[in-house]
Amino acid sequence: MKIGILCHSTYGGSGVVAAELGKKLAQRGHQIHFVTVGRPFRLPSYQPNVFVHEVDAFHHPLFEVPPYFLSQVGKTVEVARCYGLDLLHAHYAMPHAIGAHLAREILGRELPVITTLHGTDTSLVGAHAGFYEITRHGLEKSDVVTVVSNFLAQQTRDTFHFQGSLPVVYNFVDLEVFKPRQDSIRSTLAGENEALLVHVSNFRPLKRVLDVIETFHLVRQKRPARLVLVGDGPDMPLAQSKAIELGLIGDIVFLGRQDAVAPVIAASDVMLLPSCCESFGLAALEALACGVPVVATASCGIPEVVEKDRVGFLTAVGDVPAMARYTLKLLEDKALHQTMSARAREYAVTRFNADHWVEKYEEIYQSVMG
Ligand code: GMT
Repeated sequence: MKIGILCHSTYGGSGVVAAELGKKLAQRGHQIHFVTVGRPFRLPSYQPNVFVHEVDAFHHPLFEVPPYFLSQVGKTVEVARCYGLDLLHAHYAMPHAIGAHLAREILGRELPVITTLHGTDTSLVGAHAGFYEITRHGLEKSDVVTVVSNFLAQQTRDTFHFQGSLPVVYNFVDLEVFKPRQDSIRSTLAGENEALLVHVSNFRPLKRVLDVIETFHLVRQKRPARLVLVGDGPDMPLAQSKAIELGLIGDIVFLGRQDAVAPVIAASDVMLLPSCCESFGLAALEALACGVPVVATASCGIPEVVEKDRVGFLTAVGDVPAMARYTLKLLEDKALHQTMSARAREYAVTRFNADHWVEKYEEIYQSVMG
């Protein structure tokens, strides 16, 4: 099949999933055309069957901001015509679902549109008063809307009163990249007797990065440890001042945005994910695939990814003492850590097996193509 993928190229789970899906589909012989504002950051420079069509900004003195949305629709039309695309797969409803639909209208031919919801596209952006009707219309006009968790299916029904079916297609990771520690970079991040905690996010308030710092503070009072923070975003200054206030700045490595997060995660002992809501929690899955147990909140879709008490521990949102307790439990009980680590990898390999979920997308593509 010739598949057009519309996605965001900025650092974020939806773009990562779209890129991973595109790579896997290309390996299975499909021709994949990404139509994005920038090159998706998880796409290698060259892979057979993968094409990247970057949307150009059109600057004009009358435009305060270049109308990227229209340029992306225009580019989608151009690519669909030029390559004879069979279908469009929009990742993240805003603005890709409505953009794909508009491109199809302009083309004036049957071109199935599949929309995959990732969470914030409907809970935050799409639910915003100014975008609600556009998002709802985009969903209604899609041939199939998929979601990344059962939680998100329910939330979409509640928010948009969506009547159609919402197949759950779980996210997956590249298990060859996210795998247990190999040539470890651990010694560059922590000393021999220090435990290493990791947190990966875009530092938005929803990620509760201060809970990460406070959990680390409690752990640090009991045993030598270091914390590595991967990513950047609005709460970075808060995180840094909290670290200074608690006298932890020397024990925390602020790595900023990184393209290759796998070696850092794999070098760590425990991942902390205290988000107040995650429709899925891709970072948690990346940790599990690396055999790193996760201490997270039991919120939204996270319990579908982190099997409680088997591959990690779940706490209430904001329960920092419980997060610290569970982290210490994992750090102090080596046998427990080893068991959970092995189970985590196994769980990622079986429940979030890429081939299985890519086949599920293929079935959906085939169903809309009749
Ligand atoms: O979490 C973010 O801020 C980024 C966002 C995105 O769209 O890139 O992540 C969402 O999609 C990911 C991939 O499906 C999920 O793993 C994240 O849980 C989800 N974020 C939220 O629900 C807050």
